Amino acid sequence: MKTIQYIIGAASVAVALSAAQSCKPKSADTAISGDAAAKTYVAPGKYDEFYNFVSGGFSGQLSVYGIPSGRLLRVIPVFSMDPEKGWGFSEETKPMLNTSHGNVPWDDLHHVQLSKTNGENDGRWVFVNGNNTPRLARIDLKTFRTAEILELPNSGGNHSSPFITENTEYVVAGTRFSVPMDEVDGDVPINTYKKNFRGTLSFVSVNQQDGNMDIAFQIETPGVNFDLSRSGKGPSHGWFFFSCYNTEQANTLLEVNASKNDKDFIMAVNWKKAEEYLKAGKGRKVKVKYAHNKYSEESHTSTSEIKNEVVVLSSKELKDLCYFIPCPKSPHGIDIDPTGEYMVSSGKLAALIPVFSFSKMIKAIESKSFEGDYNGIPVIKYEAALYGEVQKPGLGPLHTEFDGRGNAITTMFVSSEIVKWNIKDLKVIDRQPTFYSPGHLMIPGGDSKKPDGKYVISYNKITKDRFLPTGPELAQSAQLFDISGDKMQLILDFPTIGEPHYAQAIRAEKVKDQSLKTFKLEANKHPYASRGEGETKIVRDKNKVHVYMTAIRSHLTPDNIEGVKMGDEVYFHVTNLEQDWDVPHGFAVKGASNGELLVMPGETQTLKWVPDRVGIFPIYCTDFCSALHQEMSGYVRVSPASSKVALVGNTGTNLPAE
Ligand SMILES: [Cu+2]
Repeated sequence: MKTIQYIIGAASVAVALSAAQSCKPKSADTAISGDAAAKTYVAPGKYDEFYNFVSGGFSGQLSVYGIPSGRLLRVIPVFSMDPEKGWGFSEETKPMLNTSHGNVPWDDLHHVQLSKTNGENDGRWVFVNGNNTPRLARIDLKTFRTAEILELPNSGGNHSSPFITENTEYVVAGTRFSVPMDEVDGDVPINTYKKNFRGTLSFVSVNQQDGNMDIAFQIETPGVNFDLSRSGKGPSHGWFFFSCYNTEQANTLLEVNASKNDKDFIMAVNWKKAEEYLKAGKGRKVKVKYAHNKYSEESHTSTSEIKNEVVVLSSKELKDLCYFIPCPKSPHGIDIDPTGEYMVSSGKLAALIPVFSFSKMIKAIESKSFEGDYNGIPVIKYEAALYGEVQKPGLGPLHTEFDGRGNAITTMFVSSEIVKWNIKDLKVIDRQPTFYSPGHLMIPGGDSKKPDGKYVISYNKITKDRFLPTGPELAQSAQLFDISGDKMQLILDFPTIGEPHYAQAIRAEKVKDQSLKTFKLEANKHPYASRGEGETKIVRDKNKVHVYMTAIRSHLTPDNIEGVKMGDEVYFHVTNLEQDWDVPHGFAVKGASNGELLVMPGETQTLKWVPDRVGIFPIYCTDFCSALHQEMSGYVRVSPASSKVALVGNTGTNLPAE
């Protein structure tokens, strides 16, 4: 087979870029029709129809909004430290941020995927990716907390992730930046990219009972940049599709050097075939190092385990595993319609949207309709897999979701609009401006077999004049459109936290009734829990002082502590004895160099404190819990290292001295 290269002149790159630069924000004064308010009004005391899980991008967090109101319900720390909740500050949560590089308390959280059963959102978990230090996380929708974080070896930027198969069999993660494999000496000249750099696609299995993740296998690929991915569904279940750019294998000035080829690729991966190869022992064991962190809701504590091996399948050597479909031009999104037949690809520098046909792709593979190979992987002829092209959809197509009525809606980054088109005849039906530069868009269930096509939300990178100015830094935004009629109607803007990179939404009924209200105190297996005030105590282990403390409206036990000395490390293990919904207690000590604790009913959390001076240090509850919240306080006395003050703690008995 001949090896193909698609080359076009630098001129067309320049045209595409100048189009991007000449696009000025439109006027913010779009006519809003009178019924918009009624459509988004959720009366006080009423619930929203949907939970909307919105990524926080560079904030490392996930936000939860109610739709259609746009009300912020929750911010869930994932790859971040959150002083509001003590996440990353408490001893129990610190291991969640461990990696093979040590503690990495930040990441770039891009994509959100709700778990699925039979191709529909099922409300069990939300998966998110960390782009920078490659990681996957799983959030449990009973607690709305991060339950697991898994680092990905052989990877350099985890962008095409965490997309999942139709029964959540696998979460995938494709590397954005190809890098030398971890097992080899990575000390190579950067300009030996073509020789030494590789891509990987990680297939992470999900335990259907507890959701626990594990790297089932990785596929080693040619060194290209993987951008996004989606699994097949229905007839295409068993396949996964990844968009790739930089098929030029450039290692510098990518904006020019990775934009030369007229077409890049969609990579189609037959993961059922991969499972066969894995079973047949065709995988290669590769030495790696990665962290796997889990949070237990029984012990209220996380653990971090370093693992040392993954199994890697070769896309070059194992036949029928991977195929390339040419796709114009630097494809960004790849999205599969609800029937599983149509694959919509959006080349961000292309002036059209190609729609591929899964059944045609299979026929092309069977009849070997290839135009050559790329680094040993067959390249299917473009026309052989193509269903058709959407002509003149707008400028800079990025992402597509589906309304479940035979239509697709695509964001146009450069021309700042969302465009609705029909999947069968590929004709544009409607276009509406967005403010400004939309990245992803989201229809609830819009990537699933059963979209809930009532709303679409555009997540915008630039806000400019949409809200009251707040200095140089402006909130990014989401814009809600009603798509139940023929014309898409803008009905609400709401600001977001960090970059609203991608989002998913699910009907509230699928989540709300399973929401946990309290942790059962009697089931608390934390090694330092106090299940009642009678179990509180203070234990010295050399210079470590463990304070077994309880919190209940409206006192801490103990609230007077003496006998702490300079050089001590004090661990306040605070158990919240409440068993009522929505009665957290907080805990803080003056001079602590970390954060506060926020302890849910029935839970135990630990604050580590190393006193830096002799004296009296107030402690108090940080969460306004009752009318006597201000009384929920106490003191710790710190004495010199040589002091003979006895170690004691009590509440209500240390009465005033005469
Ligand atoms: Cu309190």
